[in-house]
Amino acid sequence: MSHPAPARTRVAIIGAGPAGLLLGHLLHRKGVDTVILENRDRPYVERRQRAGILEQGTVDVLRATGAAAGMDARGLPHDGIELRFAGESHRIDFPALCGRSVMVYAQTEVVKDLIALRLEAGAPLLFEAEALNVTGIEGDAPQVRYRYEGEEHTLTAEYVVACDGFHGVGRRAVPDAARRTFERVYPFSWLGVLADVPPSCDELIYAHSPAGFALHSMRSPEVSRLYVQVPPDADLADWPDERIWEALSDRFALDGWKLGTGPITEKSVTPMRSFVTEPMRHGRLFLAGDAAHIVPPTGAKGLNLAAADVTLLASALLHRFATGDESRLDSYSEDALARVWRAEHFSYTMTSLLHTSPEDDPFGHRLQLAHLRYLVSSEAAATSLAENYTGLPLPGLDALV
Ligand code: RFL
Ligand code: PHB
Repeated sequence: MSHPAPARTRVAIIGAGPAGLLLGHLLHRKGVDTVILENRDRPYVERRQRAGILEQGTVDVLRATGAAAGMDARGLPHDGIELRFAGESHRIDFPALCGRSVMVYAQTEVVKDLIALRLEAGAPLLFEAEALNVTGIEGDAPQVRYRYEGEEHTLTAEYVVACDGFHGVGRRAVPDAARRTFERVYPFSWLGVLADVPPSCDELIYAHSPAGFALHSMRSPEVSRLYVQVPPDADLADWPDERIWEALSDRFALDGWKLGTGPITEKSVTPMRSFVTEPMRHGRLFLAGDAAHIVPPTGAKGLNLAAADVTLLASALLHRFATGDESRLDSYSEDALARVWRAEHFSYTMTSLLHTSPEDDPFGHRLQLAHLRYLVSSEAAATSLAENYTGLPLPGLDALV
């Protein structure tokens, strides 16, 4: 459906990934006018294969705000994960350790559900609308310049939220002198596949092996999602299906266990990066989700951090609109960054724990095994893993219900 190009709104949102769509949803249902600009078309956004694990807090916000019908019908509640290393298998039991659990429900499904809700509600969501730049963020009428249906337009708002991912334009509107970035790039990538084969496990398997990391996840009782660690510059052309299955079987090897194989329907390589930009606000521009931070996917935190950012921001914006008080907008960056850095640390730790690195020496390998043994033999260590994996409660949720 084509929309007239809007010129004014209260909150301009750039990007229709999980961050932008959820923010739009939370504000729209509380009567706040928003416009979402998305530079890709709808089928592209709905098919982009990414994350698959929702933390308890993300599940809670979708449920509490009427966006959980798909998740509750098709999501798979999971109460634990398996750590596999040195030919052994160990379960981490989340509810027993920390009283929380997670949901396997693909990011693509969350995105489809939120798009459907927004379009049903008749709220503006423009596909193939590319934000070109953001200006005036130090004043009280910031503007987004955007291209839509071959013409350039200006959207003037009270606030602009950049939910436009790592490569977006929002972050660039913050003057260089006003921001700092922190970054780490890892010497490996993940090759991810979707395969039409029932999962060979009931819960996710995180496997550490001398040949590298592998992860067995799933999308449904019929579809498996698998990842294998590859060199950073890996070319898909060098990874025919047989080589992928061989690498996976080798890395998951466990006596009495067999990996089921089936037709691979999608393949991609994802580089691994940690990245944080500070602060997450400049004047009337706010950054949320991957626009502000990236984690390597090992801790399954990317999508969940995006949801946490916008939950916090939506409640701060609603408070400002209801009372005129800006204090919660003023503390948004600091509040969000506290959670972001916790997740950065967890994702970094899980990544370092499970991958083999070209820089590794035998000492490093022994340290990994010692850490893995500690996680599976100490209740305190396992509780820390469970608490981080299932996520901290979401701040600000009460105000949004
Ligand atoms: P998104 O999902 O990247 O959405 C940003 C949206 O902004 C649009 N956009 C623009 N729109 C208008 N004008 C512009 N100038 C624009 N520039 C960009 C984009 O088209 C897009 O629709 O960010 P968001 O909403 O912050 O959500 C974050 C999550 O998507 C992300 O953290 C996770 O998916 C990270 N991630 C993974 N996380 C996991 O936990 N497990 C995974 O397996 C996993 N796989 C992945 C991933 C991220 C990837 N990226 C970003 C390259 C695989 C990939 C390939
Ligand atoms: C996924 O299902 O895509 C997935 C699950 C757990 C992760 C990363 C990705 O840590």
